Amino acid sequence: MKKKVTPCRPKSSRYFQRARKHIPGGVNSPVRAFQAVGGDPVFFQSAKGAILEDVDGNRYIDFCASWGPMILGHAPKVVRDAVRNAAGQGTSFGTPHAGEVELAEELCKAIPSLDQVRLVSSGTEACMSAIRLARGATGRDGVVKFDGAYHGHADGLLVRAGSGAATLGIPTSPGVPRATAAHTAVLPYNNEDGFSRFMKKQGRKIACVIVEPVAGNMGVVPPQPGFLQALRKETSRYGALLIFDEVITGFRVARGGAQSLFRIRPDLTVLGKVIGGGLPVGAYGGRRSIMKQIAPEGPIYQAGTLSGNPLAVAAGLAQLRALDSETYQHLEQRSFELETGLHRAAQKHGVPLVMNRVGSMMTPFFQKGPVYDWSTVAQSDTAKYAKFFRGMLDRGIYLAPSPYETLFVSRAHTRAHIARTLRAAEEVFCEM
Ligand code: KE4
Repeated sequence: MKKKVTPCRPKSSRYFQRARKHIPGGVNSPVRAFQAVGGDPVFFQSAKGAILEDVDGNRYIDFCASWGPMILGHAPKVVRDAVRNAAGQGTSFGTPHAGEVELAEELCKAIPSLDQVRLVSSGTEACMSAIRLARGATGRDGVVKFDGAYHGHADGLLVRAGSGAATLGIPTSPGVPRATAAHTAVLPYNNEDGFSRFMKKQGRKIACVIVEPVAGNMGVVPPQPGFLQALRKETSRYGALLIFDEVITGFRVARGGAQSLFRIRPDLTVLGKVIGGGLPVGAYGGRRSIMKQIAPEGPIYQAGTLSGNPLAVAAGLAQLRALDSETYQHLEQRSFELETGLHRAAQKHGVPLVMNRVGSMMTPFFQKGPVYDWSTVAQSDTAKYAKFFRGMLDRGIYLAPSPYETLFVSRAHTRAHIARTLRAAEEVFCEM
């Protein structure tokens, strides 16, 4: 067995000390802080293809992929060239420009339910705006989300299931008014009967049901057969809008997103991550009869200084135009190798492991399984995940620093990268 040499990261530690002086928790987004896996976060200085390089010069095969956007791998030439060219023309106009028209056309061509889209600067902004649109279009206030799902940090979505049968939401964060949270019901994912019973009682008060068609924020949890169909049927029955939050799954699980994979047509779709090519882009859209109600055409207000930013749009367009069928075949092959290899290695060393995967997004759950909703996710051994994360990190493999996130395979991952990752996993499982 190869002796494990823990990379030293003195510069990274010094940066973390400095960061904590002027940035809350030393990070600009909580999950980056390594609180779920222990130790200090690693500071990085560059990324190319499947490789991240930290400020101490240590290199890692990356499966966090900036939480999803880097489907081609890091800094692909097509995106670098597009951003460089766009920057030569200016960095922001605050006016309509050609690139945003082209990106809107690209999104509407690829995503089956889109007649029109509005570009914004993050997934949070897109989800928040889609919910406001649903409320304005239906004249209702109620929102349904699912336990374990994440749709960004807008007030009405930082909510967990209320106690008992009420299911009305209570805030998960200080600063969210109870009155706001009370409009949000939180139901169990993959529970068709529970959803139908709720809609029978409350459906006429519900403006929208927002769902990750493949959950990625409690770890990967695929929809069970019939679940998405039940959401579509019941929302149509009671006049609520169905919102597919495809911030992760859009262009990831298929070029047409999860809605093309599962052949469900939502009323509204939210996009992000991949469509920005690593720069800040979110989008929400749907059929024209709904979208025409957004200002300035309609009365429902939503705006943004940097919406449709030319650099971000150029990066997104370059990335989307490179997502051809050969790319999705490559993603499927490497992802299958990683999923089955991790499962085989864990079994060989008697480590209980469930691998949930859809396309090039997957999560290892350290338990016997099956894992099909938040309550079963919560039975996972998170201490084992933390040990797995740190063992892989020390062997030059960078995973998501949380058991409730997703590993992503990119176009830049080769068979050799996967083989090297599996060798590292074998060593870590052997120590468990
Ligand atoms: P952003 O505001 O972070 O761009 O998007 C929010 C969002 C909305 N919907 C889904 C399905 C999402 O996954 C996200 C953001 N995802 C997290 C991690 N899974 C972003 C990482 C972070 O918070 O730092």
